[in-house]
Amino acid sequence: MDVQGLENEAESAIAGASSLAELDDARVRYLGRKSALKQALREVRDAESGRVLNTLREQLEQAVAEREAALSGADLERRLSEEQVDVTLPGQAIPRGHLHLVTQVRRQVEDVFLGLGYRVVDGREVETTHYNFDALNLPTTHPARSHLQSLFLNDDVVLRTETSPSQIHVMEEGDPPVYMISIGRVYRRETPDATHSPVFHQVEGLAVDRGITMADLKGTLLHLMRALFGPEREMRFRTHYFPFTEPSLEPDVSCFLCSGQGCAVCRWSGWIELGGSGMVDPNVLEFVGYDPEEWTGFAFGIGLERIAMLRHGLPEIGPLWQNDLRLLRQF
Ligand code: FA5
Repeated sequence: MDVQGLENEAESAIAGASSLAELDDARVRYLGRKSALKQALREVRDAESGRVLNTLREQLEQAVAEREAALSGADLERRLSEEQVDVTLPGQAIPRGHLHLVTQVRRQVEDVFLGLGYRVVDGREVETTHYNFDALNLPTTHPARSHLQSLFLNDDVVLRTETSPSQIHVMEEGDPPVYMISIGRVYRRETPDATHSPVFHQVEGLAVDRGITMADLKGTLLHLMRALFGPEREMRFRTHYFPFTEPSLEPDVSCFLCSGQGCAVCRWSGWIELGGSGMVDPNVLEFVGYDPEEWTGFAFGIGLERIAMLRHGLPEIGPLWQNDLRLLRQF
């Protein structure tokens, strides 16, 4: 056996191994069970050859160990430099959602009335015709009772067309005085357009106490408008008709964009209509067993989408219901 040749070949293979895997290949090839060296060691017959071969084996084992130590160090160095983390780099921001614009308006309205000592009550989206129409003094001929205007589940059950039925539930469930608001979805069989949606939100307010007058209604709505649209807002009331209030009024707020000078948002009138309101009709008080001689009250109903659109100059109601993130992300 050419011991010198084997030694040269093995040492250069070990020294030339550039990775731990290559070094392992060389170790198997020159020191493994089937290697020429191990084969020769098994067949050795004299002491001298045994000594020479064992010396070579020890020498190669030593060379493998040294190369392994060097390669592991280099490997560690490489990994340390490749995998290093720059802790000074800014982190990757995880996108965060936020409340929908209508929810923001809802919470703001709730805050205003909680601050005035009102209760916030839940209403029912599915109502009987008794609560949605009869108890609100709607005559049998009123167009809202028609299947063309409202969404009926059967002859006696309807998706509420306004939040006003919640007034009746609250008054039936307890004695006056009452100070409450109720916010939720209402449904109308309506063709969608820029300012009308078949589903929208209303806030209903009701105050019943001794000696409540229209001045209380006006002052309360003025307070709400100023909280929503800024401290300079002025209000005016136009007479109107609602079956459950007498007298009935539609509150207008001075345009928040032009402050009454006239612009496209207020259609050059300087005023913007917000909802309906009035003094609770004595018939409605009697329906729920309140004595109209002793108690008076006011009520109002305002569209939340309307508030959001007016406050932010949105030309259309549709995107508020379409979850259009390009719009919603702006608020
Ligand atoms: C009512 O619904 C009455 N219940 C309000 C009321 C309550 C009067 C208590 C007196 C006492 P009206 O139908 O006008 O009134 O609706 C009130 C507001 O809801 C409107 O001014 C508008 O802001 C909003 N609104 C009405 N219809 C739609 C619609 N299709 N889409 C979006 N908002 C609407």
